[in-house]
Amino acid sequence: MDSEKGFIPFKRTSFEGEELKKRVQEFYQFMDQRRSLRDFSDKPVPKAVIENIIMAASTAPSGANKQPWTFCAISSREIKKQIREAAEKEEFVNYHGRMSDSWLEDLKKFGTNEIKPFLEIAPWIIVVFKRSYEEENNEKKNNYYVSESVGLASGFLLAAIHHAGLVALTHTPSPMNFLSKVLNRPKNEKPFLLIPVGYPAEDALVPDITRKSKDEVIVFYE
Ligand code: IYR
Repeated sequence: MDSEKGFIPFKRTSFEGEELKKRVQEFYQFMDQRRSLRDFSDKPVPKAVIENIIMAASTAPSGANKQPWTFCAISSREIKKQIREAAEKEEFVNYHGRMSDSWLEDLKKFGTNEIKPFLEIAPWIIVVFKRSYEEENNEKKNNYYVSESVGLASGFLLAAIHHAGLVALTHTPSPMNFLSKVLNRPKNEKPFLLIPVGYPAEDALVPDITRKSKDEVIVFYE
């Protein structure tokens, strides 16, 4: 393509044949090892590692490239404690009335309850915020496809954490507005996901559950 103003050539290695098949198979097998963890070790993870993981997440595509996200990375014991206390308060109400019987039934295999020690044990909590608008010269400018964009960035974040050999939990204490207060976030940001990150505890357990088969998740039209 002729060069056009505002565009640069796209250059990237591509693969074919057996190498292509091997790569996609290995990547699938690698991703299939990812699990959501609730049993964390308190072993520290360097700040530079978290920073890199977040920058990998921030390479996600977004509506009009607005990158409508902020990642708050918390290692402060005091703030983690505040988050745990506020989350457990909300979760108590969830588990004792706010969630339906069928929801509670669906959660049985995960063994969850309102007690969330991982919020203090994990060395880092990443709170992903979505930015629904930007304020420029006192003017509100809406972002586009904000939940889709921030969902994609969160997926990239989980993949980067997995690639680092670390583990995470996608946690959504609900409602989550206490996070805006505790972290002193501006009005245009709303909490999207809370993700503890760290090493797994030595005796960590995960639920014995399976993923859907390819016949259940893919429909080809050839
Ligand atoms: N937020 C609660 C309940 C919960 C909801 C779903 I959907 C899960 O997949 C797991 C838990 C909690 O974190 O305990």
